[in-house]
Amino acid sequence: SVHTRDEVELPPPAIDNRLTVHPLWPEIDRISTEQIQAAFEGVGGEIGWQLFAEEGDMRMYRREMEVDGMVMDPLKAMHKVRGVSAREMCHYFFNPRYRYEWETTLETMTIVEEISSDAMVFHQTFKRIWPASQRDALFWSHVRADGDTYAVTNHSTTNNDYPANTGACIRLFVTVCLACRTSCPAGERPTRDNITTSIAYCSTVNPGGWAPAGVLRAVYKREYPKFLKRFTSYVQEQCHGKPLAM
Ligand code: 6CM
Repeated sequence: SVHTRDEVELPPPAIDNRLTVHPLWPEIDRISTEQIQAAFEGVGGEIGWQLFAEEGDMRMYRREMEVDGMVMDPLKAMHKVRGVSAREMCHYFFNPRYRYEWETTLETMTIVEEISSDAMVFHQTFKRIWPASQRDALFWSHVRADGDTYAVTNHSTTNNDYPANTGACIRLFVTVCLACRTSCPAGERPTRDNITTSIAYCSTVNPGGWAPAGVLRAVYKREYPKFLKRFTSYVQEQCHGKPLAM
């Protein structure tokens, strides 16, 4: 078969050595480990998590949290997607080449640093939401395999070449984790026709400055389900007819 996708670009099954010698490594390792461990933890029985969107296998929960009047609601989503692997999901989420194709809140994206095959630093600006100021973010992104899970963790950082709050944008702070696990019926060989990938997506955004709580919550309520549905169907379309990468 013809391989249209370069195999070496898929998330590596082990941590890239170039990452472990980078100054950000201790933070990247600690936060990724914490996020991945927490990702699949239940929301059902815990107090404070409210279900705000449900469609097919997708369930989205939030916990209302305000600090000095600013909305910092942690969000957690669970979903199940057929026909694509955890590794493929993470490949499309991590690799900047595809980002404009599924990320609808994005205005610009700049690669600030290519640390290794599994870690990068990005600067992004987002579409302005009236009546708030436009936001930007600077964050590292790391993809890894952890046991039976593939996951991408994004977390805000700083860089002297990209100072916060100097132009039109207010810098927001983000911690995001997309964790994925693939299963197939016992005793069967995994194929596009028999695999299911369980997804846990967690996001906490600190808007970094004043934004009206009602507007922000309305935007999140509309945009997060839109993002997860669009991203997962995008990956299914991209993988259709390509050899399965586990
Ligand atoms: O996780 C998502 N995307 C990743 C790749 O871009 C990355 C992005 C994180 C930034 C999340 C910021 C969300 C805020 C979007 C609206 C703009 C806020 C303006 C506030 C002022 C009123 O992890 C998917 C993110 C999906 C977001 C709906």
